[in-house]
Amino acid sequence: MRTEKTLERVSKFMSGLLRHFPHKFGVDVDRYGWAELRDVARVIAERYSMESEEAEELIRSIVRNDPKGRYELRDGKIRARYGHSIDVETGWSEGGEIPPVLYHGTSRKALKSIIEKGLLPMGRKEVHLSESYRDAVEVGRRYDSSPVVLKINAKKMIEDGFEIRRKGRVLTTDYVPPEYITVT
Ligand code: HQG
Repeated sequence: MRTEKTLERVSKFMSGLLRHFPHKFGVDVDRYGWAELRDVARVIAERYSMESEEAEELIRSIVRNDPKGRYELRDGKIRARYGHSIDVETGWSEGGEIPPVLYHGTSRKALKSIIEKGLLPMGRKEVHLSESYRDAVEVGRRYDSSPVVLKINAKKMIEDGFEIRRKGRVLTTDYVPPEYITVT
């Protein structure tokens, strides 16, 4: 039987595969981040000792149930919606309203540099923002037990010509200059 633990482990591996190291496992990803579902299923089947069909079914259920909408499935292909470090064109957006205020959770250690330089993508292709304060706290907790939450003036950014993209529950942009950031 599949335990929660297995599901979580496969999902973690799959996000790493699609965002950071597809080539290490012989998976081709196109310029928009899409990989063939059957290629990903093959890798997962081998790694977790299951049949390809079972792996494919598992992947479909992970995609369907992912709380953050981390993955997208279309026409037999799969991609990570956000979080890439590999060179993909991240300009896609699902459209819809962008809330006037967004949040970014980070560590106390990073604060000084962020205030000086703004929010940079660092190791990834984009800067990731949250819709809710609570989500931002969760994001920041990955780096600091007592994270800092920054408030981002998304409305002003858009007025000034910055693009903010919606990727499931996560919002992304290329760079947030310091003048749009306040510390909560
Ligand atoms: C920080 C997870 C110093 C930034 C999350 C962050 C998210 C700076 C770290 C998604 C800086 C990068 C992405 C500057 C930014 N000086 N530090 N100028 N600018 N930083 O992991 O946003 O669960 O690459 O604050 O939930 O933490 O994996 O980005 O602390 O949605 O789906 O540099 O990944 O989603 O860290 O996380 P990350 P992130 P999943």
